[in-house]
Amino acid sequence: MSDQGSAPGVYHASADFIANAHIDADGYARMYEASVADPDAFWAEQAQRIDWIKPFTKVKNSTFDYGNVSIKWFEDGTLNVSASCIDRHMLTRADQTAIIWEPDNPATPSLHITYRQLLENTSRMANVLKAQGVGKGDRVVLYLPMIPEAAYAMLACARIGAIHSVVFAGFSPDALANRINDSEAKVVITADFAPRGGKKTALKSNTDKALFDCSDRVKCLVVKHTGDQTTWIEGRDVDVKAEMAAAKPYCAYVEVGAEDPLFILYTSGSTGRPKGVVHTSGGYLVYAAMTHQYTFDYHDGDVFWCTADVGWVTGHSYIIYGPLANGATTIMFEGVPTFPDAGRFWEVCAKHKVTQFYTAPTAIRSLMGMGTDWVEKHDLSSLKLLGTVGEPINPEAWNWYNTHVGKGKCPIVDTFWQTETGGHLITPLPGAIGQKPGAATKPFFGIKPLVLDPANAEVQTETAAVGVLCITDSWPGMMRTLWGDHARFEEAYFSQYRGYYFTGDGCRRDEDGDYWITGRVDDVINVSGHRMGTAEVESALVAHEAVAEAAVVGYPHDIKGQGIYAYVTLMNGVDPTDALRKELEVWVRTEIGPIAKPDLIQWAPGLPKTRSGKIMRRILRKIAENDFAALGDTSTLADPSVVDDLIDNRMNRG
Ligand code: 6R9
Repeated sequence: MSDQGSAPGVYHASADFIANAHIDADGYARMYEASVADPDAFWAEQAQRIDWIKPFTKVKNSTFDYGNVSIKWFEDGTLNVSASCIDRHMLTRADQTAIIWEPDNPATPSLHITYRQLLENTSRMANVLKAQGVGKGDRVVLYLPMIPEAAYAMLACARIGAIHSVVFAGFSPDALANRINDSEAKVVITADFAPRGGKKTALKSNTDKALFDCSDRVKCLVVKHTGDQTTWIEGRDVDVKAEMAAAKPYCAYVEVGAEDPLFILYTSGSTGRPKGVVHTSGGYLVYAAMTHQYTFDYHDGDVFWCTADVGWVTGHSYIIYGPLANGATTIMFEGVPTFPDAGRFWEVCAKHKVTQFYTAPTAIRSLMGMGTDWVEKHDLSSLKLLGTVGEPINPEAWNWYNTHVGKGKCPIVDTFWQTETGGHLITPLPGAIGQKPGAATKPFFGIKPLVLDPANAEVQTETAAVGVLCITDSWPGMMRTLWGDHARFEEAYFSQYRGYYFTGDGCRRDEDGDYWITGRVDDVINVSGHRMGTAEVESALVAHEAVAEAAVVGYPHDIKGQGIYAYVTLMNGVDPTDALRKELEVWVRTEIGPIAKPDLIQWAPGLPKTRSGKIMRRILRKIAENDFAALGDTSTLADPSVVDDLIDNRMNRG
């Protein structure tokens, strides 16, 4: 993008791009105004982008009043999400590629799956699930590599009205067991192994371990993907590919209510227990489809690539549901950016003539460090637009992305959103909104952001403001509840700032009304774009017999954005050795998964606590950041001397 706008530091799409874009600046202003002035009329029209079985007569019905929070959209309409993503394209694009599967190993051929094949395979998978007794409302846990069967399984659940819960394949057996149990799933679908970056994760064996802690009734459906040997429990384990081959190639879809759940996705909060975010069918699909079209300026014939994993919400909304509802060609990539070399992303872009490329800042930062040769080697002329998601992007990475990947001609959409929001909340719509490196800029249609002063909960009315980010009113794509715990849902999101949805993020609004997300203000940290509750890591650490107490904070990390910094107090008499430090790292990896491994462990003879026993994380964060001058008031601590000890030891950390 060239810096040619009204103000320095503002980047605009080219005249050509704007001429072909779905929306320009005036269009955005008009449409945004309409979306907030009359949400019922606006969303009734937008909802026509998907297929309804029984049309809705009610549009929005929601309240954010604490104690009474209820969110419903299109509540008396019925539909089937898989029919809207597949069947309705049969007349117009049955032979168009729906999914391009790009395997971990570039020597393995990629697959082009047409909408017709997607219908057949989703149907076969749906029939396999039905044969296992899975029906409407039942929960199915998916613990899979990035393979086509993951897409078939998600859509098959939607087809029969079952609720899927995808668990990222990097999570541990314990984390998997917790999710199977919390959702009371009937079935878990896994694979023998997950190849990634040339290594293989033993998913089946992880699932075996997880199922030790689950009901005997949970069936285990196994996709034999690599074909390597695994254990097999007769009567419990089912060979998915064999069953799919024998199943009928068509399965009628089930009519579900707009407010029937489509999926549960567990995400980290500020307490130890992950939250089962529930998304429903109608509103979610409308919002995923609409944001996919406008944010990425998606047009027929484009090849869209979101590099996320379907284990995260980004994979749900922008690999599967949004693109397929729009009849798009979407890429599903099994591998990692650096295998077999640091040019893999760009090789795949060239190979499949990708038009929109959507990734995380952490990936950009790690590739940036490996030089530009890897990018220059590949023909990136098909790219029209770039996107980022998951964390704030630093201007240096933005500039590198713009110059070396976008060649200065691709708008960059910095999309701010969350598992809870279902789709983009704040993002520069290309062609309509000027981009500023590091800013998510302006709200999507129907989103009314507010900046509140965290000290007194006052709404900041000046354009330029700093505070916490809340949203005034509901939109179709937002979550409806936490699985089995509506009280926790209200407590977590609607109790701090009454009447509003609280994102958990801090933000700054500049003089132009552009939003800059500054990061979480709660005890959630963002490691390589993945959400991690510090309490989750702490409870894993204290579960080790040598650990008496632990406090975990984030600290700035060049590649990951934030790293995991753990202060650990050992049991009396235990020696703080390097071997123990290693052991604790491995311990956390096994308890939660590799993404939770602490980057630094500091032995802490004592932790700074208030007289009421609350750990003062603010102080621990400052010490982790080496910012000793900004510790603030330590006089309220029960024992202020622990702080000096921690500062002394900070120098000796591992
Ligand atoms: C989609 C996704 C949500 C948290 C969110 C915020 C951070 C996401 C961002 C961003 C700055 C962006 N976040 N996108 N921060 N700029 N463009 O990432 O969902 O895993 O639930 O994480 O990620 O802190 O609150 P999720």
